[in-house]
Amino acid sequence: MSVHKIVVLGPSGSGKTTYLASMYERLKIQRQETSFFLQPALTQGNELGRLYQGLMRGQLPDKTLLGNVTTWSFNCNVTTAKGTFTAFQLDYLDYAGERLTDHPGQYDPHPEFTQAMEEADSVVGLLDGLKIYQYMRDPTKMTALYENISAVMKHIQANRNHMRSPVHFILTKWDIFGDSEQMAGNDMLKQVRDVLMKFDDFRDFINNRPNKNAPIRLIPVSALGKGYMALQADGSLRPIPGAIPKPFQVEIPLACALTDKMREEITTVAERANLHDTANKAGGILHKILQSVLAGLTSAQIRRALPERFREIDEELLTFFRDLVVNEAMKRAEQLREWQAASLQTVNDQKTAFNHVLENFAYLEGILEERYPASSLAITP
Ligand SMILES: Nc1nc2c(ncn2[C@@H]2O[C@H](COP(=O)(O)OP(=O)(O)OP(=O)(O)O)[C@@H](O)[C@H]2O)c(=O)[nH]1
Ligand SMILES: [Mg+2]
Repeated sequence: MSVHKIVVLGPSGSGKTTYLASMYERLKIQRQETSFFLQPALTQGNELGRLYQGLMRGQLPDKTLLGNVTTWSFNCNVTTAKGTFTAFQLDYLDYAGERLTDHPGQYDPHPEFTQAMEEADSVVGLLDGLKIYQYMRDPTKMTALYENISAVMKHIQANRNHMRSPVHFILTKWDIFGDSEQMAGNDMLKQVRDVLMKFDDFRDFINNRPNKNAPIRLIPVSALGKGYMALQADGSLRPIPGAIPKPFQVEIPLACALTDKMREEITTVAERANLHDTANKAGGILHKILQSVLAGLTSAQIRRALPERFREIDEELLTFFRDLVVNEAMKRAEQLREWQAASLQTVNDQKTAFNHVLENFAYLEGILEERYPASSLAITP
């Protein structure tokens, strides 16, 4: 079974542990929109359950201790009348955010942390919504946001491996933005994006990535939802007594991690087919060449060149992803939903479960793009 490893990079307080707890809570049951579920090992499941029960009582997670580096492993499962099948395994690393900011070198390098960074299939940078919000209201409050951005960017840059992998940014605490009832919309996300682009580290990374074909996304999420936290006069957040969390879009980063990895692998196939003479050309031209190479490859050729864990992808889905790379075909969420519902009927082993989950992820990605077009940071030339 294949394993997909995700590392979230976020300084202390940015929301890593809360996000993990609510992502699991949201995905522990198979539903219509997310027709798969996450199953952790028993002991880890109990611990996540405790964390979430704490949230139900207004208790936020403790600051993660420096020595605690934990890989949370989940089976991504699909249940049908025929049984339960595992599509792949998901590993999520949680650790103390202090590792990223406070005096690097002061702490012993942690073997599990270092190894996870090196092996990550997807890297996610966490941007603390509260810090962004405070800066937008009062531009003198720039330091905290600056530190958040530079800590995240430094660690992404430090590992060359990730320059090729899809990089996403999760905008946490999205519930703070907008009015008290509804999650803020695309216009607010545009404003946030403009704010982030003022920071050199962020802007230069977006504009100068070596792999211009890998999407970069800014995904607003709220682990707690509207009405759970109240912003205090001193700028801090406090839980509203009796409120329960209502996670928003916490499944989207996971979905995009896999769909964008798929896109990137397909692009790499085209690059390998045509690498030596084109690699040095400017991004826009390179992209055009890759598109035409891809358009000329049969799906069988692409499949053979994919890494093993993606080789099980079925014909229709592979063509779908190839077309996304070639002409950025419009995805219609409605169509993808039907496709995805139909594929549930076909699940009867690991391979069909993998394809079903990937289709479901494509549907979720489509929802994000419809709801928040501004979430795409790097527009391919
Ligand atoms: N409004 C709002 N606040 C949130 C949300 N998620 C986290 N928070 C706030 O952010 C605080 C820190 O969250 P944690 O999940 O502990 O942050 P962390 O990244 O794990 O921090 P370390 O363990 O120190 O690395 C929480 O206590 C909440 O106050 C959210 O979705 N909405
Ligand atoms: Mg934590």
